[in-house]
Amino acid sequence: MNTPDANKQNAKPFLDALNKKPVSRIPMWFMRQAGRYLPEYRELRAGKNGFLDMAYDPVAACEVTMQPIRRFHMDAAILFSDILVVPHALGQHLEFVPGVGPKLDALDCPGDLNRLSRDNFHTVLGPVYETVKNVRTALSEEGFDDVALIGFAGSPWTVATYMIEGGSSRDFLKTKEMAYRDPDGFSAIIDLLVEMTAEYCIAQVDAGAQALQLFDSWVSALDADQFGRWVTRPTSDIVSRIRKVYPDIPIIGFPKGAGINYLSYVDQTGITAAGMDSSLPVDWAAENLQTRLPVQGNLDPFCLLAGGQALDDAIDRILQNLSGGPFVFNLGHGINKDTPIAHVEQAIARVRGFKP
Ligand code: 1CP
Repeated sequence: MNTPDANKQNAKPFLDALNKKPVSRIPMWFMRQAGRYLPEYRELRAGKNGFLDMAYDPVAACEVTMQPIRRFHMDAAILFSDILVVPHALGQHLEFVPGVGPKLDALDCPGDLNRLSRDNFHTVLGPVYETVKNVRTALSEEGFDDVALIGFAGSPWTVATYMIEGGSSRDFLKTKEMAYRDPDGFSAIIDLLVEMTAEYCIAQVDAGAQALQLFDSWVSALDADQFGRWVTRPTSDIVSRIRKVYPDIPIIGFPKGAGINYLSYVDQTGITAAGMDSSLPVDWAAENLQTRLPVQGNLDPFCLLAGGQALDDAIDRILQNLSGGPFVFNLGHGINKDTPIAHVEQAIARVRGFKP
C-alpha cells in the first residue's frame, strides 16, 4: 500500500545515515548484539554442539540474528557468523574451544599457504549465504521493513593474526615477526585474504546483505608504516573489488584502536563510514572524521555493563557531539556477555529519547 505511512515504514534510518540522507531517528545497533548476554541465545546455543555448528546452520543462525531485532528493534541486524570462517573455508582447521576461544592449525611460514585451497571456499560458506537469505525473508515477514541487514568479514591483518598465531594473541609476535622479516611472503597471505574476503563480501551482497562491515580488531599493534601496508592498502583493495560489482553498497570500516591512523584510513580506503572505537574523543571525531564521512560508535561496552548515571552521561556526550551529522549509534567494541538486559534497554531508551 503506497500511503505516506507505508513509505515512512520502508525508510531505513541505518542506510539513510550511511548515505548521508536525513533520518527519521538516530539509527542504532550494537556490535555482538546477538550473543551470550541474551537468555534466548544461551538457550539456543545449549542445544547445539558448538559455535561453528550454529554459525553453519542457516536456520539457527537466522534465528540468532533475529533475536536482538525482535527484543529491541535495533535498526540493523548483523549476520550471525564469525570472521574466522574465511580461513576455515580455505581449509585451515578451526575449532572454538569453550572457555578458551578459537584454535587454528597455525601457519608457521608463508610456505604453509600451500596447505590451504580455495577450491571449496564457496561450498563451505554456502550455509552463510543461505542465512543471509533467510534473514532477509524473516525481516520482511515479521514486518521489520525499517531494519537493514549487515554482512561482514574480518580484514586481512586481523584474520592473518589468528591464522599465524593459531588463535587469540596478546602481542601478535609471530605475525609481526613474519611481516618484518619476510614482507613478500607475508604479502602472499594478505593478498590471498584480500581476494577471498572481497569474494566473500560480494557473495553476501548477492544473497541480500544491504551493507557490509570490515572488522580490523587488532590494528593497534602496528606502527604507521605497517598500518599503511597491512591495513590501509589491503582494505582499499577489498573496497575497490567490491565496488566493481556493487558500486553503491555501503561499507563500514572498523580499524579498532587506529588512533591518529584513522585519518589516513578514511582518506585512502574508499570506505563509506568509519566505525569508531571508544578511545576516540567524540569532539575530535566530529571535527576530523564526521566532516569527511558518516561515523559509527563509540560507547564503551563496559560503561553499558556498569549502567547507571554514567551510562546516560556517556550516551548524551556522544549524541551531543555527533547527532548533528551522519551518524549511527553503536558501541566501541562488542557487547560484554555479562551486560544486564536492563542496561541495554536503558541505552536504547536514552538514544531514542534524545532531542538535539
Ligand atoms: O561461545 C560463543 O557463543 C561464541 C562467542 C562468539 C560469538 C557470539 C564468537 C567466538 N563469535 C561470535 C559472533 C561474532 N563474531 C559476530 C556476530 C555478529 C554480532 O552479533 O556482532 C561477529 C561480527 C564476530 C566478529 C569477530 N570474531 C571479531 C571481530 C570483532 C571483535 O569482536 O573484535 C573477532 C576478533 C572474532 C574472533 C572470535 N570469535 C569468537 C571468539 C571467542 C573470538 C576471539 C576474540 C579474541 O581473540 O579476543
